Amino acid sequence: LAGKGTEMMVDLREYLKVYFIMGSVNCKKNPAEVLREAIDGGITIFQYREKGEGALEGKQKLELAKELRKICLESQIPFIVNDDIELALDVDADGVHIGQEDESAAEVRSKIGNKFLGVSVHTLPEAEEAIQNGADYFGVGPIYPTSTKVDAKPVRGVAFLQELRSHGCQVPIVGIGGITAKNADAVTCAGADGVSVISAITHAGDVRAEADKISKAVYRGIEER
Ligand code: TZP
Ligand code: MG
Repeated sequence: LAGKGTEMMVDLREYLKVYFIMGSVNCKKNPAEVLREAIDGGITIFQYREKGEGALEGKQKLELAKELRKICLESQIPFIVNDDIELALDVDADGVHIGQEDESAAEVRSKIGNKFLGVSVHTLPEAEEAIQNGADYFGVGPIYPTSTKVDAKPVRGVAFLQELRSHGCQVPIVGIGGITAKNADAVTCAGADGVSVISAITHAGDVRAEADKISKAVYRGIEER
């Protein structure tokens, strides 16, 4: 389960500290505005995840992707696309994130070259397979209860995170699901390199301030290890 340990991975681990994810459905105001404020607050990587009821499709999805991609480029924040490989290639994203129900990691890797490849894993065999297929990082969750993903798997707390690390897994990992400024420290303390967050940031009254609080909690958790 060790995975790769290259120089690039050292950088990726840093980028994964505060991993903001959203699509238009998650936002209560203009997504570009939300993204700009989150960047001001200290997010370190962004994933465009256009999913759920009312999600944009076709040209509208492409246009929003381009707009958010541009903001990320200007701020030197890596831009990752959820599931949609074609879109990721169209906007020249920095990477792709896929789940177990999506196209296989090996196939995706063959299409995206050396772009980052993130894979959601829930079991040790899934983690092993993802490494074999070229995953650069894992998404692990849901750590806490969430209402953002309707088909989320059962909540595991930080148990699976700890299990991966205790099996010698050195792959960069982000925790996901119900993560807020109040519990992000527990996630990194348990061994995650960073946290993925949707609603705590998109639904915050002050997006910038919330991202900043989450960022501080992430580093606090790492220091408490
Ligand atoms: N995968 C597992 S939980 C989740 C995803 C995409 C949703 C996370 O959203 P939130 O609002 O941060 O709980
Ligand atoms: Mg998916």
